[in-house]
Amino acid sequence: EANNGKGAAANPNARTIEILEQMGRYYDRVQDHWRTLAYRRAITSLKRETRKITTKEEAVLLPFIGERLAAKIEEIVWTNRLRRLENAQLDPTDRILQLFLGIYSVGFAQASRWVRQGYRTLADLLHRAPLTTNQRIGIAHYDDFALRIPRNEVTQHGAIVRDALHALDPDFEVVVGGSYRRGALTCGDIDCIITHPTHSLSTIRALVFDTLVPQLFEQGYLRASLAASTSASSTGTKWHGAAALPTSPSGDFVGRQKKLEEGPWRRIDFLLVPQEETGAALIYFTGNDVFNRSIRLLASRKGMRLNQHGLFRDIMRGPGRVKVTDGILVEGRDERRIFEVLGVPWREPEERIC
Ligand code: DCP
Ligand code: MG
Ligand code: MN
Repeated sequence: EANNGKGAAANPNARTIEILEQMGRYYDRVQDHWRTLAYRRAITSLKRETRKITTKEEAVLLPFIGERLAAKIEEIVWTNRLRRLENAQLDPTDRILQLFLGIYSVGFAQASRWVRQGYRTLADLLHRAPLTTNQRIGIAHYDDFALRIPRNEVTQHGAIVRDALHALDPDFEVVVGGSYRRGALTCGDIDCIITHPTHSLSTIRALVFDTLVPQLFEQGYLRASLAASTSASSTGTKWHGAAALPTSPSGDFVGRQKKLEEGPWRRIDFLLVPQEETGAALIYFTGNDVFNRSIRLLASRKGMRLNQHGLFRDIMRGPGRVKVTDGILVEGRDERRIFEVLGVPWREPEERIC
């Protein structure tokens, strides 16, 4: 098949092609002829390209590349790997790997190490593997964390956090971001974006880490701390943990013994944001992740850089496009203004689903 006489190495999509070729070889081995052919055709299309294909949207415009393959191309470009391929390479332990990957805080490296070491079930891990506290919590609450949270419950969690913060200082602002802000009916976790009109980040950090979190633990609402920067660290802006709503006394017990039953443990994140970064943080923590990648790519095409702290211009880059300076802040505070500067029509959070 034609590739204009150029080797794959000369092609800007060389890495993508290399991984797609491995995936294609896997389908060949397992005699999935249809997919083997589909991969060959897609690779041929990519080899004809002279520019780097970085997004699903770009990829899907090429001949013989459908939605699913386009998504894989984007995954390779942005993560330098293809999870499906890594799973396939571990076949037939794929199912166990998937099980272990479902443990909160466990990534591919850890999950595949356990598979290689011969662990086959969550009980194996609990009884025989050396585990960190967080891994233990992730396994003990595996089923809880796999559940989606109904929207109205997320609203209640947001209110608990907001009320507790307002008791400390009525000017605190709490926005529940992530899928909730996008209007989802169920959410994977509760993303609380916490900001204050006048407090510096270090003041916000001290109040959240040293007062809010201990209080919410005391109150029985917070159950575990899973990833947190401490107030001592100067850069920490997040707290990840687990929380559970108390439920009302179960009817069965009324009149005999009043027992508070707790609902499932939920994953909750506190994201601390100084006022001047609110707009950029809202964009980042509202997502979704694919929308974030495309708006950041758009910013970079316009010579700017968008991250969770702000929209910047005139970033100095040295050899190999290595960033030398952060550039000049164009806008950080105002979410709408960031869209305006980028020349993108405003999109309501509900419309930021790619
Ligand atoms: N985010 C991102 N890239 C990542 C992870 C997160 O851009 N790799 C941003 C976009 C997400 C937001 O952070 O919308 C919150 O992350 P979550 O993992 O909580 O994802 P969502 O809230 O979107 O979905 P879920 O309902 O699964 O929590
Ligand atoms: Mg979320
Ligand atoms: Mn989250």
